[in-house]
Amino acid sequence: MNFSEKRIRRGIVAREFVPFYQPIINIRTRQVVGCEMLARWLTPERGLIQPGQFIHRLRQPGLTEAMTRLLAARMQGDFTERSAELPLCPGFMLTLNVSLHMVVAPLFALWMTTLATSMEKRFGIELVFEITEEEDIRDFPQAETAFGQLAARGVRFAVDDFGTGFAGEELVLASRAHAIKIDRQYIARPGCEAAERFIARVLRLAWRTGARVIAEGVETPAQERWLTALGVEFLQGYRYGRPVPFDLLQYRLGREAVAG
Ligand code: G
Ligand code: MN
Repeated sequence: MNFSEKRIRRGIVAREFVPFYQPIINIRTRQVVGCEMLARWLTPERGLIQPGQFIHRLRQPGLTEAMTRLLAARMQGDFTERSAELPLCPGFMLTLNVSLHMVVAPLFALWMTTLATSMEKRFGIELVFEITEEEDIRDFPQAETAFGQLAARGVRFAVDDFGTGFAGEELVLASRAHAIKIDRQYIARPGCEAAERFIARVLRLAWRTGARVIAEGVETPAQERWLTALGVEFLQGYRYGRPVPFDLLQYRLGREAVAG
């Protein structure tokens, strides 16, 4: 399936993009302590489209920003409409994906600050911007200053897909990362020695920098047992829930609150 950039642009104008939410759990309590907002495209002609089929096609400057703003506006709408019936744990973490070039753009940074402040004030939500792995921080000399200012304003970041692309220690340090998300390729084979060494390294880096560690793509009980034994505290993946529309997230949180 191939969508032209022009078709994607029309999709943004027509507001065809919707946020889905995938739970993040704390393995000690098994409680949903946050979620990642993920883009889905609801096309009239082919139904629901996964981001793998459109995100990388957004080349025109400003298009990814426009999509992120549209998704975030919808996300705010979701929470506003249902905040009264939404049992969120204190410090509920809501993550969304951004690219490095967006973070260093002053207007976008201002938008991020406003959004984070508003989500925190209105719902007690800790917004976390996940920086994706495809851009090299060394290409952005202004990044250090930008992250410094954002940190001073309380804007939180996570490094996404850590261990792939340009998502490495340098980005963790520069972004004052609140969280490190281990790429699912390191989670895939429980017991694998190389993966274990890598995860131990991530945990040490997190310890040094005060970041929390989230494992992505957890699918099986064996992976869960292994990661728990290694000391990874936060887990995300199909084992705990697929990305779902807001209604289903709300239903799940409501049911868990009743069950205790
Ligand atoms: O790069 P990033 O981590 O943001 O990618 C998230 C994508 O991974 C989403 O599109 C989501 O649907 C998918 N995903 C989430 N959990 C799992 C999982 O447990 N296994 C696999 N294979 N994919 C997952
Ligand atoms: Mn992500």
